[in-house]
Amino acid sequence: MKIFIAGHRGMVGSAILRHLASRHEAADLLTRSRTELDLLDTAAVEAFFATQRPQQVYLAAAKVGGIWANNHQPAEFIYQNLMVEANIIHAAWRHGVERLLFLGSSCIYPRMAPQPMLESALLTGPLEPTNEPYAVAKIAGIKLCESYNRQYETDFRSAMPTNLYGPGDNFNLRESHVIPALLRKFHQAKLDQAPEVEVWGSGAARREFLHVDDMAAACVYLMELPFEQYAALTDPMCSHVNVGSGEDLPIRDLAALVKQVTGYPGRIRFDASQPDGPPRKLLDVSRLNRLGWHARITLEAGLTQTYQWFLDNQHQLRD
Ligand code: GFB
Repeated sequence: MKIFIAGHRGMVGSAILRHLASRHEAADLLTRSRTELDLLDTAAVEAFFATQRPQQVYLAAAKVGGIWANNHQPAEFIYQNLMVEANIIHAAWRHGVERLLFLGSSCIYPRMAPQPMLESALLTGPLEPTNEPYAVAKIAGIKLCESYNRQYETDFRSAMPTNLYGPGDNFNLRESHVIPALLRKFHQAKLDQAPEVEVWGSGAARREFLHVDDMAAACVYLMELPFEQYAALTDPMCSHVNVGSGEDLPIRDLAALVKQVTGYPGRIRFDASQPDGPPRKLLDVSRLNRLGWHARITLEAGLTQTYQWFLDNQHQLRD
């Protein structure tokens, strides 16, 4: 069983690789770095699938980033994510991949979708402006999988995670998501004995978080689900499955948790000139829970583990 993990160096791809390595021979796990295989290059992807012919594909390669990166690099977010998913999904069909799992994001849902957000809320309203290009690309990925399934009878599945965090995350203060950004800001403020730490937005926006090892477990679980069970869980025109912890909290409470985990003694200041993004993005995870899958890593335990990973790896992090 040859399994290709596209994006194996990213936070999610590396977690999936770790999870699979405990269940498969190393020889069955196929990976390519960006220099070995440019996923934006249609001919290179086609040649790779023609020669390697994997049976399964985890499509975890993407151009990702936090609210600032999405807001400032819209062309990169929409172009790169569309090209990577179109190249891989088309080549997977042409070369007989048995199963593919496409990874999207909770930002595919309308900005003001009723909370918690059901899979059926997709395309029922305007998207969040700060990450609309990324969301449109990820929605296209779901529709690519659904369209190939309907026309060519492929088995291409889609998982939509909530905000993820954990080892291997991007800790760059501008491009990253909130958890790595705050861990790094509070840590640096402690070292510098700074009197306060700046947190973006009002602090009132609510977010749900899932540790990337829980996400990896859910991805493998969804990939290995028998076809009939996955088909019974979804429907042909709404084939994606939400993956989340089922709990959200205001950013101000997250900041207080990070302050506690990092041991920073100073004050927190909210910079309301920075955008909040959507007021809330809580996923309805009953499709997945109905199957018996639940997140296991609590936010406090996950933050502590991720902070330790940051401390152990901070000198070699890409900035
Ligand atoms: O994590 P984040 O950038 O992603 O922001 P989104 C979450 C919340 O944390 C926002 C606040 O309300 C931010 O204003 N925040 C506070 C910070 N301080 C900081 C900080 O120092 N850095 C960052 N980054 N945020 C992303 C989408 O939206 O969610 C992506 O833009 C993707 O496309 C990702 O979907 C999962 O949840 O706002």
